[in-house]
Amino acid sequence: MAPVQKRALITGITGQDGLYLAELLVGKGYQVFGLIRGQNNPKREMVEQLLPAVELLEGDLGDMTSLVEAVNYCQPDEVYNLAAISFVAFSFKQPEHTGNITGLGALRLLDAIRIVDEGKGRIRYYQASTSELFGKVRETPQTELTPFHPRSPYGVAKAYAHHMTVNYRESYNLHASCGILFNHESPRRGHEFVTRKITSAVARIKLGLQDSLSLGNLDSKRDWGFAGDYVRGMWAMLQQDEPDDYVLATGETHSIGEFLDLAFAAVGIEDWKPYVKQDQRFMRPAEVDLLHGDPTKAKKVLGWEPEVSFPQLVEMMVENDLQIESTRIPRQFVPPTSLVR
Ligand code: NAP
Ligand code: F7E
Repeated sequence: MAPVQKRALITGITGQDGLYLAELLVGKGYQVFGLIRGQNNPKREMVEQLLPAVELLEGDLGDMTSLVEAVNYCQPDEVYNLAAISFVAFSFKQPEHTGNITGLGALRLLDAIRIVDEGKGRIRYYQASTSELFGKVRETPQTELTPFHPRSPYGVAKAYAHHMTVNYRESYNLHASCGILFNHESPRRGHEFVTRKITSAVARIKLGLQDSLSLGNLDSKRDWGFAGDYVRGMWAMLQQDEPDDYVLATGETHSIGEFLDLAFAAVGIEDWKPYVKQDQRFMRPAEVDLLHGDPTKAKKVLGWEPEVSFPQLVEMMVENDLQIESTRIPRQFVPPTSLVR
């Protein structure tokens, strides 16, 4: 008899992690459903082209009815809640909206699962928690036991979602796990985040399409990994007999200056200082200065290890942006031969 095909629902399928996770699950033989928000979402076509096997369902983390309908329709074995207002700087501009989607949105989805599952304990849940929970860090490196001290409306909303997930696990015996993921990037990273902003600008500077790059705080340090590695860890968490919380990180930390060094070096520019300006507009009301994760538990229990190194990640992103930006170079005007005298 053929094995029963597992069913997974992914929120945030149009985002960086949603695409990598959907590819991973389709490759493992899952039937994958993706929640897509809004009227005529411009990213629908991109997902449909990249992942024709995925069925897209309309729904919004701000709308409980649509979540109950989506969970009820696909009757999933696993739900991955990746949807969020995820840009920290934006969360300072729209804190209430961030609280509603990134924080309360997780509660709505947990409750939709509780209602549809009717206490059968059949649906497993993954919550996209974040190293932003550690914020003003109390110890380095940060582990699953490091106390939380979020520094932004995003971090506070994620703390609510994290504690709610633990609460539903303890109250309703739900198989709900939180992945406390440190920064992870890729060629699919949004252009608002610092890594992609840098690699895209480096490619444009190299190709003569841009003169300089304006950034905010250059002193912060991050534990940057590759998103494709991190979605393997998400899946592994939901395959465990018992739900739990895990840090996924590389165990290395690097400054923005080091990222700039590697990105500019990838296009043959040794000194980036003449090209980079500092601009107050990109400073945040409160900053997370240092993130450095300890993934020991994930390695031991899940057997998870990142495969892409920091230099490989930077090179991969610059290479991708060089390809994209080189299609934008205006072609030189060649007059028809009849006009050449
Ligand atoms: P992302 O690229 O910003 O994607 C966010 C996703 O959320 C998009 O698909 C977006 O849909 C969706 N979304 C936003 N508002 C929604 C709403 N009201 N209802 C339904 N969907 C909504 O984020 P990512 O980098 O893939 O990260 C995935 C998750 O992991 C997020 O929860 C993020 O906070 C968390 N996280 C990320 C990192 C990281 O370094 N990448 C680290 C730790 C945790 P649209 O495309 O329609 O806007
Ligand atoms: O900033 C500094 C900025 O926006 C990184 C999200 O995925 O990871 C991400 O959050 C650092 C910060 O990511 C610019 O001040 C300087 O110190 O790339 P970012 P983030 O804030 O770390 C966590 C784990 C998540 O959970 C989030 O969802 O870079 N920085 N100059 C800048 N940042 C940006 N965006 N733009 C600048 O011009």
